[in-house]
Amino acid sequence: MKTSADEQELERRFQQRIEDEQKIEPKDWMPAAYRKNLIRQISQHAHSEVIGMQPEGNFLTRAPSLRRKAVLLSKIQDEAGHGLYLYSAAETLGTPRSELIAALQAGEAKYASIFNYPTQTWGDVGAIGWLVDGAAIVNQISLQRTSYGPYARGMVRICKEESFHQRQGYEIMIALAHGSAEQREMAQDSLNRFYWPALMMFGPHDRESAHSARSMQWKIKRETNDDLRQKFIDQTVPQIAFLGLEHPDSGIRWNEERQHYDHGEIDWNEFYAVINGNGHCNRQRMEHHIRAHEEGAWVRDAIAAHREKRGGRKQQVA
Ligand code: BYC
Repeated sequence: MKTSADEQELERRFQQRIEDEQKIEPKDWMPAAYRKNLIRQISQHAHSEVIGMQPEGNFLTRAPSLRRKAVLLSKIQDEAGHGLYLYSAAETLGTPRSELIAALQAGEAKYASIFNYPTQTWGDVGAIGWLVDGAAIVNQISLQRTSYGPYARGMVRICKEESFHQRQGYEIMIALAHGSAEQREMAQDSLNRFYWPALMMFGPHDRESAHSARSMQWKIKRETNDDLRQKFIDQTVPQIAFLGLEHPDSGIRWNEERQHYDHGEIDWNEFYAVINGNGHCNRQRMEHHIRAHEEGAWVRDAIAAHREKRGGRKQQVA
């Protein structure tokens, strides 16, 4: 039996490995709270990828050309793939995917707030690729250096695909911004509606962030919510200018001293309302997920039966 002195020594060595930039691998010893925090973050990340297919999926039947439809379809399929890599990374920590999905469907696990906003026009599909995938990349580039090996390696591949997603969104915005007056108006409207929710993707301010301090100490997170948000704000200003659109934040100003843009305040009441289940689409997103999961039960049963027939272990397939 391990004494508390043994535990302390294990924790000390664990933190030293983190300081030395060594990756933690599935079979390595890790503090229970590190494991729990990682399962929380990675599974919520996976849920975001999967739920994130719904807003764009809404426009698959209404894409303006065959080319746009094929591109959007493959982008959405990539998101499903990202969800699968991430569920696999979370499973290496000992929690089966079925449990993670049950927590999502019971409302115990979150997913990114942005996916509770409706897609109303084709411009929204452009804004999602440009701003939502753009914000996701800023965060995920940093996560490529996260301390948990399977998560870090998953991020490398995901980032490559996300950068294609970001470009497809920006290309839609360029076409709309250089199109008719009506199309320009559509692009501006989508930018106005998605800009602020995209800033919320980085999470609350650092001083309000419940998990940041420990996650930074364990190098699960490599940069804080506010630092990543600032990077995104800075990179988006010239992109908006290139499109010839108006910036949705009237408070945006270059600060020579900080060498960053100052910006207006985010509506945190809206953020907390959305993450607590009261966004426009929370109910619809979850109902759709549950329905699709139930309709897919026969596939999981078939896989389990096939495995059993081939002499494998009888196990539930998530
Ligand atoms: N939405 O202590 P904090 C994509 C929660 S998908 C909802 O700062 P943390 C794409 C947070 O979970 C890419 N909830 O937390 C897919 C916590 O609640 P719990 C998605 C949020 O974890 C399809 C509480 O607020 N990317 O690219 O240290 C189509 C306190 O926050 C949000 C990821 O998931 C939010 N925005 O930091 C297109 C990246 N923000 O768990 C595109 C991985 C905060 O205590 N995740 N909360 O109940 C992370 O990097 C971190 O988890 C966060 C939050 C920066 C998001």
